[in-house]
Order: sequence, then C-alpha cells, then structure tokens
Amino acid sequence: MRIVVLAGGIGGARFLRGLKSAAPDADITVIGNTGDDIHLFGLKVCPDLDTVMYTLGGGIHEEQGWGRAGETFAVKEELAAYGVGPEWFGLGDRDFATHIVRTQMIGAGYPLSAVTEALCARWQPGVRLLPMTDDRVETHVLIDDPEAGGAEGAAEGRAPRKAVHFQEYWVRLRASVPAHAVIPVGAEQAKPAPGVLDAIAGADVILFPPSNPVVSVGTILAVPGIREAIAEAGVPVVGLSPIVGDAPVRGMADKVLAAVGVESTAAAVARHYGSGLLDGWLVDTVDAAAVSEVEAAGIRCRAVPLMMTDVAATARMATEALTLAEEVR
Ligand code: GDP
Ligand code: FO1
Ligand code: CA
Repeated sequence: MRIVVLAGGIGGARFLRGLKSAAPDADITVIGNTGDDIHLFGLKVCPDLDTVMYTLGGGIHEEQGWGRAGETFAVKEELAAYGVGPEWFGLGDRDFATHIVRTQMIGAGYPLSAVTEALCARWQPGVRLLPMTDDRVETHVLIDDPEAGGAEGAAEGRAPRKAVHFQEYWVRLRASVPAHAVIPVGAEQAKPAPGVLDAIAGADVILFPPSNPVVSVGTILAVPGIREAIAEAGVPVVGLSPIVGDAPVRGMADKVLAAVGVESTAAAVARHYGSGLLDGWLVDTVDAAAVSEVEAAGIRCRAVPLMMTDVAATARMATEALTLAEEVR
C-alpha cells in the first residue's frame, strides 16, 4: 500500500512513528512543510523536515519533541560571547552539523530535495521524505506593532502592524500576541518538489496527521498544484484532529486558526479543510459530539482516542485512519 502523508513537525513525526508500526509493509512518502524554515548564522534550518528525520531515525530529543537527544550548546554560547544572535533560537551543536551539511550542499547547487535525501541516508527514517518544494517559502505572521505606523497610521485609522517570521512569533513571542494573518511568503511562486505530485497521483491513501492545519498542512496545501493533485487523486483522504477538547494538544494552532477565522474545534478544522479535500476525519472521544456536525458537512467521521501517548496508542490511531479510508473508498 502506498501512503502519502502531509506532515509538519512534532505532530506529524509522532504520527508517522505510529503509522510505520501499524503498517510496516507500507510504502510511505512524507511531504514535509518547509514554511517554518529559517536562515540563521548563514545556515538554512528546516525544523519540520529535521523533526521528522530525527524522530523516525532515532535521534530526536524525546521529551522536547524537536532537536537532538544529548544536545550541547557550545556553539550557541560562543556566538553569544561575540554578541551574535538571535539568542532566542536554540540551535545545538549536533543540530548545527545538519544545517552545515545542508547549507554546504545547497551552496554547491543541490536542491533541498536532494539534500534531504542525502541527510536521510544517514538517519534511515524508513519513509521517503520530500520537502513540499525546493523553492524558498517562509511563513510570516502579521502582529500588532505599537512602534510602527505612528500618528500617521493612527490618523488614517490603520492599526500599525508588522510581519515577523513564524519562528519569531512562536519561539521568541511564544504566540503571546494575536496573529492577524499568516502569510506563506513565496508559496504562490513555488513549485512542488520533484516526486511530490507523482507520489500523490500514485497514492492508495492520503493522510493528514494531527499536524497544525494552518502553518503545517495549510502551508503545504498553499504550494500551487498540491491541493489540486490531492483533490484529483481519486483516493481516500483522511485526517486526524490536532484539536482535542477545543484546544490544541500543544503549540499555537488556536492562535493561527483564529488568524484565518477558524474556531479551535475538531469540527471547525474539518470544515476548514472541507469535503472537497477530506473524505474522512477522526476526532478524539472527548469530541464525540462533533461527529454529526462533521458528517453534516459531507465528511465521514469517527470518534476514537487521539492522544499520541506512546507508539502503541499512535499505531491504533493510524489503524483507525486506514480503516476509515477503506470505509470511504
Ligand atoms: P509542529 O510543526 O512541531 O508544530 O508539529 P505539527 O504541525 O506536525 O503538529 C502540531 C500539532 O500537533 C498541534 O496542533 C498539536 O495540537 C498536535 N498534537 C500534538 N500531540 C498530539 C496528540 O497527542 N494528539 C493529537 N490529536 N494532536 C497532537
Ligand atoms: N522551538 C522552541 O520552542 N525553541 C527553540 O529554541 C527551538 C529551536 C529549534 C531548533 C531547531 C529545530 O529544528 C527546531 C527548533 N524549535 C525550537 C522547534 C521549532 O520552532 C518548532 O518545531 C516548529 O517549527 C513549530 O512548528
Ligand atoms: Ca512546524
């Protein structure tokens, strides 16, 4: 069975570990979000690709969910001693090596997809990991800026606003201020990476893990051609809710969902994807009351436990998703 999964970072990576356990013989292609990518210290950092690679390859910091296990921060401390920041982004020494290899290969002319394949040759994630695009896409978040616009902006009735990189919104600001808009800068001009559209067209089933619907799955769908290919693949598309009990299990999905005018409920996220894209949707048992609302929107829905507490529980979620896919096929 050929399974295509659209993945962000932690939610996507943990789900994939369960999926691999539930379907050990499946041929799994992961289309990874690169909108979180950031250039720091001259290096290209791809948090979501690395989170998937390290998690499936056994190198992840388990409790944290991102970055390397057994990490040290000598380089970060030395940079800080030179007064070179940003000090708010924690790049560890082991992780730095990944970004150095990646940046070196890109400088030598390799596309990100080829670089990712080379990095995965070491980690052996057991899936084919493709970036959504080889082109540069950077998610920015529009926030209030009391220092900009000044009297002129205020006189015109304009709220002074500024765009910050998604990592600045999340890691520096901890999503503590409202997000007015989420902009995947460069997405409109981006092309799907080699292999992405072929994987979708050749899939037997397409899964949306419990990844962030706006800044992970939403960004992948913003690359022209990907949403269309999924809708036209003619195979079951099944998603799992990252919202449990009207709140994200972790992270800032509530903030970025508000920015796109979507309530933080399992049903609202299903309706946001829509029946044109989604055939099936899993909500957590605490959200069982949402099932009828989702089905009324033309999406087959089941309530099952959706907490990824360990690999066995996550494998049961993956099995439920594949079972629902067979039901809607
Ligand atoms: P990120 O890039 O690291 O933010 O990871 P993803 O976008 O792949 O996934 C983030 C989403 O995973 C968040 O919105 C969380 O609510 C969701 N999530 C994390 N752990 C769980 C879990 O155990 N169950 C469910 N249903 N969602 C989860
Ligand atoms: N998340 C944090 O909360 N603080 C950090 O300092 C941080 C550093 C970091 C470095 C490499 C990497 O791959 C991920 C890192 N993350 C950090 C996680 C990252 O911001 C998130 O996983 C996602 O991009 C959010 O979707
Ligand atoms: Ca992410």
